[in-house]
Amino acid sequence: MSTDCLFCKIVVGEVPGDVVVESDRSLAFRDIDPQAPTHVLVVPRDHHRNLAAVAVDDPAAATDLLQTVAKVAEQEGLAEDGYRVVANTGEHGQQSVDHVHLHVIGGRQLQWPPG
Ligand code: DGP
Repeated sequence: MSTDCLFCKIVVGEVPGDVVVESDRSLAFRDIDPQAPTHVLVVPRDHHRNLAAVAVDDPAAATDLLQTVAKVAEQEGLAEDGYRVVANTGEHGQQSVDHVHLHVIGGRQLQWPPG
């Protein structure tokens, strides 16, 4: 755990999170500022700064992250109509929390391209 990391604190319950799916390696909870009817963040329980880091340092955790996205989509009723998975990365990607997280966004028709 990284002591000053918001998502590490949500993982250990120090900061409350509205959890929708959990596994041994991952946690999925609702975004505090939803951009669509369904907006869930999926994070590994261990601290990795971005998708590349978790893929290289712990491939099993990266796989579990994607399997948890699939569970969220099923459970939230997004799988049939579709949804978007976003990993904002670094400064240009506008990543604001330095603990890798996949946004699972759906429940309405989404637009493309993003800004
Ligand atoms: P990003 O900009 O990709 O790093 O996304 C960070 C997301 O985290 C953003 O959509 C808002 C969300 N967020 C920030 N603080 C909290 C919090 O305390 N609780 C929850 N559930 N979400 C948060």
